[in-house]
Amino acid sequence: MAKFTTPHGTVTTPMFMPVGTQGTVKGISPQELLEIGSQMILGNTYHLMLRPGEQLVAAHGGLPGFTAYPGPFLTDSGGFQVMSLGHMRKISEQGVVFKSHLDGSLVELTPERSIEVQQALGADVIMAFDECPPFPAEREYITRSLERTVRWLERCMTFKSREDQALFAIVQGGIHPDLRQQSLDLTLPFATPGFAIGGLAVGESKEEMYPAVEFTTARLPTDKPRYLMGVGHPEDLVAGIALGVDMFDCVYPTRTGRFGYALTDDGRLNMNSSAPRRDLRPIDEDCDCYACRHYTRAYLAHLVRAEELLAPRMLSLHNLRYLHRLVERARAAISAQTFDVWAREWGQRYFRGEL
Ligand code: PRF
Ligand code: ZN
Repeated sequence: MAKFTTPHGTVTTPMFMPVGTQGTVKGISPQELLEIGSQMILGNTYHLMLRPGEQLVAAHGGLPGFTAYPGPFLTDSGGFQVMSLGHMRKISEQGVVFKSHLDGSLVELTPERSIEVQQALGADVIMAFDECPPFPAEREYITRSLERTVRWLERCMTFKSREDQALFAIVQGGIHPDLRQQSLDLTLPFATPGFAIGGLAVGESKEEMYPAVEFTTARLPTDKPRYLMGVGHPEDLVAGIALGVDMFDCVYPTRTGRFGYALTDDGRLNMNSSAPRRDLRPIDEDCDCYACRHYTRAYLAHLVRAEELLAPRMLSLHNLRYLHRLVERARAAISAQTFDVWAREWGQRYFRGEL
């Protein structure tokens, strides 16, 4: 367990960051985020530069003023979102040219432009502009790409002018230990205030992902935050924390909530199924979220079936609180030096059954 301080407050790790791609965590108000123990919110360069444009966010004094969430933000650099959402036109040493998913216009994103946008958005932590190869990819391609990512990191650091933002480097290299090592060897000398592990959770199995995480965390400095990007199933948080990861983000809790699923220690409860329909218990007896304090499973299942707006809101709220509580429990176990036992018992119960 550790802490790091940003201009908008101190955060305790390991932590899970809710995803607020468009300047909002879907369906959840800033007040609710604070209530459930969110510490830092993730925003996206790609989405916000296209709409509403970073200048409008800057006119509000950055993301805290724009969104009314007063705490720390982290913004991703855009390259990964271009790959998954935009229609890639050209990737070159200069950067990427893509077709906007909104209006089809051609947009260029370079390391300099990514930092320019992230400086206007004003997050406390900003990410280097990297390339995340698809999975699977040729070793040769991953090698060229990780080398280019390091040159882009250097350009990001040269361009960056704000002193109040921490720029994290991103280690790539796919699932190959030798390529991870190469990325580490080239990236570590930059001594950024934090390091992210990119290029994982892109379609490889967990048996392939966990060793790549372990290889990387084992070689990153222990006195700086280590951020596993885009990862956040409950079992990945427990496994990742065991391997030394400090920060996670994922759309999973909100997305699966919108689809009608609730996370619990006994697995994922499907609120569309018949089981919860007459169940007068809360989703989770131990959860202190608004939904668990006020509603039965039966009521929430009714809202889901009636397609009421409160359903995705309450399930997203609960699922975020579940992940925040999960990392809180992990932190407590780390402090008590009982993490291994706690993690094993949590896993045995979680995997005993999809509810
Ligand atoms: N790079 C960036 N953002 C990301 C990733 C990455 O590799 C991933 C991979 N899971 C998620 N988000 N910049
Ligand atoms: Zn709850």
